[in-house]
Amino acid sequence: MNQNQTQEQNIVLQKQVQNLKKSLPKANFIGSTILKYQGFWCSEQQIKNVIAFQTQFHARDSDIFIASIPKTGSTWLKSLLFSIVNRTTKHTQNPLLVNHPQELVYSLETDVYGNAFAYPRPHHLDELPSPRLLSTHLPYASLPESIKVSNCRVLYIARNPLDTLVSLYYFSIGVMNKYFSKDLIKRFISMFYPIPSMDDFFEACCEEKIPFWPFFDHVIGYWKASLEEPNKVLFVKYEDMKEDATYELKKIAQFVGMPFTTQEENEGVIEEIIEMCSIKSMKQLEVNKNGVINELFEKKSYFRKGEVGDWTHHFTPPMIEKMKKLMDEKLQGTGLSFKLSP
Ligand code: PAP
Repeated sequence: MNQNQTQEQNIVLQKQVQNLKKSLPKANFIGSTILKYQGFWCSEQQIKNVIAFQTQFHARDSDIFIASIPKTGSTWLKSLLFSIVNRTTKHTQNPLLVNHPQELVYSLETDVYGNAFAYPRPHHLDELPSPRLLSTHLPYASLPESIKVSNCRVLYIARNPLDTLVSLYYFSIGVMNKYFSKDLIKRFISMFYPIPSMDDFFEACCEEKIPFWPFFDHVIGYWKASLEEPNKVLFVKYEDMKEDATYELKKIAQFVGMPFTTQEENEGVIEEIIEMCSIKSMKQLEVNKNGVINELFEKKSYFRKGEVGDWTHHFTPPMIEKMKKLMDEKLQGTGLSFKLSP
């Protein structure tokens, strides 16, 4: 498609989105409007990207996608997957030493079909070599048809909702602080949208009015897909990766068709990857300390504590009880469960 056709396509899309926005349910998430589209909440700014992704993207059989709800460990999985897939490629320097993991595995709705980029993105996805490593926060039901019908693979990472919530809280207030401190107008806006407390945030979460939530619909959608099509969708849990990264890494390598050989195992290749991608190593890298992703998100904000059970420091007993009750209700009969402590 040439540039004129792309522009025309964008104008048509813009009109469609403007009309659609009028009819969608709206809510507020920390000062910005979110819309309920196809059963999930989506930021007003991102809806055009989501629709462009759904209607313009064509999956290749060799594609590997990382899917997740925000703040469940996709940055970690991106670094691990990139390392698995590229472990035999000859590089003068490991790309993870000079790129943030988010720059090595493009987010489809944010980077590829988004408008703001802080780093070079592929002009055409077709230019990326196979296997293309891509990511998305879309629920399974809303993925483009070509992902569902092709032989591509989807790695889903899930995390317990309490730690996910805490992680999202710190990430979101980090963005708000950065955004509001920019100039006077933004300070004025902050009068109307004060930084939420953890309690306010928790309530918003119980109502599930958060981008890409409802949480349990998202998780269960991929969980069911992984049971129905285990060769296509692999369901990985953050807590399991923390507990036994070697086991999970082998499983992932097998799933993407690049299992570790006995020689690699004996040479310590798995341990090397785990060490390189650990939160401690990632935090120490200069490339992950400074700069922003998509002109807004600080690179260092993707690496906070990286623990299981941080929620115990943030919620009151009634809040914990409420969330546990919700978890029991929503997960009942699915066969899915989450570990809440290490
Ligand atoms: P995203 O949805 O914006 O891509 P994502 O990477 O999924 O964010 O989640 C960030 C969480 O993963 C952070 O959790 P925390 O706030 O509870 O600490 C982040 O610290 C954690 N994380 C990032 N890299 C790693 C890693 N190498 N090991 C373990 N956890 C990690």
